[in-house]
Amino acid sequence: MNTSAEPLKGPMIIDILSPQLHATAGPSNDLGWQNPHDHLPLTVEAHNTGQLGFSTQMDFQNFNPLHELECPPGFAQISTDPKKLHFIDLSHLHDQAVQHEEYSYKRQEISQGVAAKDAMKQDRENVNEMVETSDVKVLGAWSSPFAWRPRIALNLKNVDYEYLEQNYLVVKSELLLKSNPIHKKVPVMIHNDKPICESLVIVQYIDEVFTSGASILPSDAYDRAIARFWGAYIDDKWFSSLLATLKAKTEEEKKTAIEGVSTGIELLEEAFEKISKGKDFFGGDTVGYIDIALGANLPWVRVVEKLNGVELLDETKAPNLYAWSEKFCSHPAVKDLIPETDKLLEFAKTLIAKWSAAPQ
Ligand SMILES: N[C@@H](CCC(=O)N[C@@H](CS)C(=O)NCC(=O)O)C(=O)O
Repeated sequence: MNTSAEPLKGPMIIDILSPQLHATAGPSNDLGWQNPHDHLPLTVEAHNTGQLGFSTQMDFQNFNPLHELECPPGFAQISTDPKKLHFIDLSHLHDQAVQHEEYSYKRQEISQGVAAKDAMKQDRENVNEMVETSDVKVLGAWSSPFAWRPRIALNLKNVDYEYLEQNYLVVKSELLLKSNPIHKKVPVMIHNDKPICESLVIVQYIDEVFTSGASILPSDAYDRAIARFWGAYIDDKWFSSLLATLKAKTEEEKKTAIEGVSTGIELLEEAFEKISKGKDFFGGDTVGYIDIALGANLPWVRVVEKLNGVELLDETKAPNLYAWSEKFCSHPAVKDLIPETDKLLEFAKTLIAKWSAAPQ
């Protein structure tokens, strides 16, 4: 074992399961070190702490917290970084303890490290429990922009779910009526037998409960408030205009509705410039809350454009939003959920016929 103050040099193999930390010559990887345990990480960096004896620090690329990583006997883990394991040789530390005033500091560091390790272990157990007991169902409809939202969010979080298509125009299923007795609408997400209603409420729930994948809402409270503001604007104001283009009884009503959609797109173009800060999405590098709220409506924007022979999301008038829409629709979490525009167009015609036949 090398105990000199100099960093260890040259290739070595570290056997972290042995009571002693063996350093033997062997072939090297890029960093010059190897770990022989193939269930454990590939990149191992060893160095000498000098004053307190030998310690080894391993940088775990692709570290998976679900893997059971135990401290080798006789060693304590002193790193709190989940991507790094830092073991220190306790026996060596004790030998040198009396000689080093840093001892109590190091001892404290070790106990913090041990506590951090216990916390990591508990986290792993919690994650395991959640993975095992997570039963997720989504009640949706292929044509519903609202129902695409939770599905996009679940895809972003890599959560498996059972999708239950609801033909709500023909009949509302017992499960839908029981799960959303207030609105009787899709989507509903049922998580471990507990229903959650309202698409954007579901998206927020998914973001809070499933910590896999990037956050959907921003981490900053003000940015979160801004994201929720635009989510509410999209649903309460802008979507009402989009829907009004389909429900309009006169050309005048239709014109006003189309103007409402266009004005909204201008506002959203400005908002995109500010919020995305030059990145691809409202959420920055990843699809976020406003992306989901607005993006789920894009297929219906295309339908309204076709029905009325207009360009609402115009590349010249809203270049940033236009480029965003292309990226959003081809995103892996989204692209398989978006129906063909022509199929949706036929469905829209059925809806328009149904609405115009309804008594005033
Ligand atoms: N604000 C709701 C709107 C949901 C909604 O309007 N869903 C429609 C399908 S797009 C529905 O289920 N309609 C059934 C009905 O109106 O009876 C949400 O965001 O989830």
